[in-house]
Amino acid sequence: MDLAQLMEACNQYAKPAGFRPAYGTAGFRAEASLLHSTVFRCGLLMAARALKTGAATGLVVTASHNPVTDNGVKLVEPTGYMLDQSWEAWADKLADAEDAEALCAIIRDLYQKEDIPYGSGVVMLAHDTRPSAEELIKAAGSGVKALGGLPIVCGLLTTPQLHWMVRHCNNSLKHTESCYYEEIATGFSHLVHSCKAKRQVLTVDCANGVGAEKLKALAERLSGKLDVTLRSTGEGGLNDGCGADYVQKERRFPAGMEDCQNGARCASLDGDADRLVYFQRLPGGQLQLLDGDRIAVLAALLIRDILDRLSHDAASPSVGIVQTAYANGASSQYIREQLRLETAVTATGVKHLHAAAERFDIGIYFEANGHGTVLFRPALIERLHKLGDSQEAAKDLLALLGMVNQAVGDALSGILLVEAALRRRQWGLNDWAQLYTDLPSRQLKVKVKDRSVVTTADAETRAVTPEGLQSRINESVRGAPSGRAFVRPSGTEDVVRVYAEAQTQQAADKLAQQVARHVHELAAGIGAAP
Ligand code: 16G
Ligand code: MG
Repeated sequence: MDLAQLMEACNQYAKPAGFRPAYGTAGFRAEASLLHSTVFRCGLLMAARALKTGAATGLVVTASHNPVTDNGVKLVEPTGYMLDQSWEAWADKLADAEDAEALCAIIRDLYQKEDIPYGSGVVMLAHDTRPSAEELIKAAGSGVKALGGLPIVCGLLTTPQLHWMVRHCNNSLKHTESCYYEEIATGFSHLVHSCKAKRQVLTVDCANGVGAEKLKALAERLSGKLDVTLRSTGEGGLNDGCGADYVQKERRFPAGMEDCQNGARCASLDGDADRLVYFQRLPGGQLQLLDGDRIAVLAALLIRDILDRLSHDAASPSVGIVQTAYANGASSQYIREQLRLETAVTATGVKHLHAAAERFDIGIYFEANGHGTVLFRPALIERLHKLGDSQEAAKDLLALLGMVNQAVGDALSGILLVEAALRRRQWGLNDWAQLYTDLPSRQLKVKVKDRSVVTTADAETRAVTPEGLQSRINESVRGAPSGRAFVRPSGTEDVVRVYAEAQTQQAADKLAQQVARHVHELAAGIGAAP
């Protein structure tokens, strides 16, 4: 490491005065013009992480479902997972360092405490469609180079594509974009090759983001095996009145799909294509959402159908579903009582769900917002390879393994998962929707002076501070039939989030409003200003 050079590079990317970036649920996000220093420093961090682990790391410049004027960074481990939580504190320290001198001191400390070997770390870089990407990718590359590392510019990709590439690269597997399509498409083709179900056209709202171009490429690769019509492919604003987050939170038809036919099969991606929700218009005109909870249930049914045909040489593989407190209570009840599967509940954020899913042979994790995937334990994969020659069911599971992104939730591979599961059961959206009825729910945001005054425990289901908040929530919940509510500080926005569900929409709305009032009364005025 050449300290003089490092200092000079750090000076080129000064942190804007008063800007206090913090690693949130999934990385840094802010108004794009503020982020040059943050992204540069993430380049430094990931070059160091590559040296520490002796493998390539990744960095995606994206702000996911945020407005186009924002941007951000997501950081990728050599495994393809998100940055190890033990390094989030380093990310925070580097991003928040006041000037080049402080930054260099933190780098020295990092090298010493983490025992980083000297050398050249490889960092794979990608970005979404935001206009600010070009400059920010340059900043990331400069950060990697300032530590003597090697940036590999992978260009425009979905976030899950870069996670997949980093994982494959470190496993010495082919890892180009076209190999990605090849692998997930091959798995899908295998799973549907003998399906008799009539194919249905899927209309996909691409949020005017990177998913449009990439889903088109995937559909071309599947030459006629997947019929998709793409909407919001770039003609409108990114995530503006469209996209998975909009559809899931607002329960409204996205731009360009207001006139979709009753019963037509529709789906929405978010801006970086790591979230997926399905929806349809009911005969009464309302939108019926088929969210991440339902995708998890459908994946479990697909897996159960296959496992039922697998003759075991040993104990049957353990299958479990991981959710967060946002999972609709009706879905959790269905999983426990009908599917009789083990469930786990974790805090919000893929890193938490992912870790819990690794405890099963086949771990299905999905957030209600549509982010999730299915993980296979390495020992099971080995067993399946041995059984694969003689058993069709083992071949099916291996096809599923190839089709579903093992690194992180992926909307493109999620579409293939849903379509394969529906086709194999000869199901339409109604069959899927009729598995259970969601309890009505409501989400609200409360603006407070300092959202960190709200702290939680038990996978965010219980508020620990401010004092008295949880007992007030309990009281309100007691007054609502089948009521449940919780609050948590957002990790991506400067707000406290409120979730409530109950037997009727009116009761859920009332409960959410009462809880929001409790937050306002107990938390709004305390703590430090942001
Ligand atoms: C990020 C997370 C997502 C989580 C959301 C919560 C990843 C890759 N993404 O988008 O999982 O649901 O944040 O946002 O972890 P919030 O903290 O603002 O509610
Ligand atoms: Mg996203």
